[in-house]
Amino acid sequence: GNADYRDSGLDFPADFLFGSATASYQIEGAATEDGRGPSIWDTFSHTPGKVWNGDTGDVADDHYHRFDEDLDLMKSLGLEAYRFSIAWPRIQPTGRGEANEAGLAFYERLVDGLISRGIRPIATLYHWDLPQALEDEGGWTNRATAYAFADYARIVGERLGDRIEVWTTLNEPWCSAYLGYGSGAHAPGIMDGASALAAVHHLNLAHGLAITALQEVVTNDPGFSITLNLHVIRPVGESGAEAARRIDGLANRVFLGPLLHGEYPADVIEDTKDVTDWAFVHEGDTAIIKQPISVLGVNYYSTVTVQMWDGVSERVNADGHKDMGGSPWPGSRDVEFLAQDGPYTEMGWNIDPSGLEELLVSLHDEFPDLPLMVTENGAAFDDVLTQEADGPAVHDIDRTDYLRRHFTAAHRAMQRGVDLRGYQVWSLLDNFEWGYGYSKRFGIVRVDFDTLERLPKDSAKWYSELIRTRSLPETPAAY
Ligand code: GBH
Repeated sequence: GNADYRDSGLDFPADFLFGSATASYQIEGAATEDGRGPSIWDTFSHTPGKVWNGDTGDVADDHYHRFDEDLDLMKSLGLEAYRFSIAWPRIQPTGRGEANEAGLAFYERLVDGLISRGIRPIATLYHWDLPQALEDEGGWTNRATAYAFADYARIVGERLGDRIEVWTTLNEPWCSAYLGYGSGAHAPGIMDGASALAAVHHLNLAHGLAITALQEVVTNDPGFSITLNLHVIRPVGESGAEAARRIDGLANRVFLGPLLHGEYPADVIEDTKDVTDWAFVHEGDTAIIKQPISVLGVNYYSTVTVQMWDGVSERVNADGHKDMGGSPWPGSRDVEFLAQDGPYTEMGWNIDPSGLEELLVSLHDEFPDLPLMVTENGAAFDDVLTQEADGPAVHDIDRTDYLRRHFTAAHRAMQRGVDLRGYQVWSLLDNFEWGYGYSKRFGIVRVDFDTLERLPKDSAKWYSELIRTRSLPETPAAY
């Protein structure tokens, strides 16, 4: 289902927000400056063997010092929105107590720089950089972290709550919980199913408490949201439906349930009863979690394909993450993740824009009154820097093609009735790609990690044209 997602000439509505996204630890650098405390990603990336090549976010794109230049770049590309995240340890170095003025001032300069250039700020409060001091007390397995998060949200809301367009509480709590505490592939690197599920709940709780805190302090009329990386699941064979139910429960419904329906799915609690008794869910918690949100953020990259292990045959890629030590799917050792049809990006993720159309349409069917925003979509490819007569260039036709196919898919979803408000391309800049360090490039703008120079790739020029004309431009065929 790929060849048919190559349309050009499709129009997007005048109020559709075209933008691009980044995250604090992935771009800022300046890890010890102006009072910033250490986060779990500083600890993790400085632990030998955790990140490719020993890479860290110490310098990253040095955006902390170059944000003005980056704002000019956004403006020159014509971005209408910019989705960034705020580093909690810049605001509260130990995750609690007094606000660090220098940290607040940095984000204030960034936001004012956006607004003065006519770019709408979409602020995420948590994109994985938990203050290390809170991790030392159990991190997301500790209920108190959810309450600390609400205090942090209030501090930021008090300062910036008159000028943010959309507030997002958490980015991809699936990753924070299951990769952070289950598989151990992300910070803090814990491998324990019960901890992962406790983290799921405390992240959900943190979201609800933070929305409540923000609503009390903001003075404009912003949107409130959370961003999820919902899984599009393709079942295979007779056992596929059961496997899909299990993975849908752990990946999707364990978040959507409490957030939007006000309860945890009973089948997920049953599926995981050998892992945890769910005693971390207290009376009244689901009511705290189910706060009204005005838009749901959707991050989409690829799909997964599953079946159940029959108990006899040799196991195929159980857990889908053999290389990681722990499992990101608590209680699901009997679910097998199958290889998927290509093409693939440099991450090894399959390219399937129909998954995005499907995901948006199914969310709209389940929650017809909830507007959606694509808060991340993009691709890592092996970029080649070439020297042309008029200077260096990156002809990243594969990334451009990926983006065009996915914008086409989003457009189709809109034609099918989905209320899609905007699209934030991941990512503005090549950056620190978590466990892969600087080995994977997602940017529409190249960053030279020695000189830190920025160079818009062809995909950035293509995207500028889309934003300028609000109509999908032609792209030469890549495959
Ligand atoms: C996002 O995470 C992050 O928000 C962002 O910071 C990051 O840089 C970006 O994407 C690129 O990675 O292993 O077959 O189950 C995305 C994380 C991507 C995790 C897809 C799960 C499923 C592939 N997700 N992945 S599979």
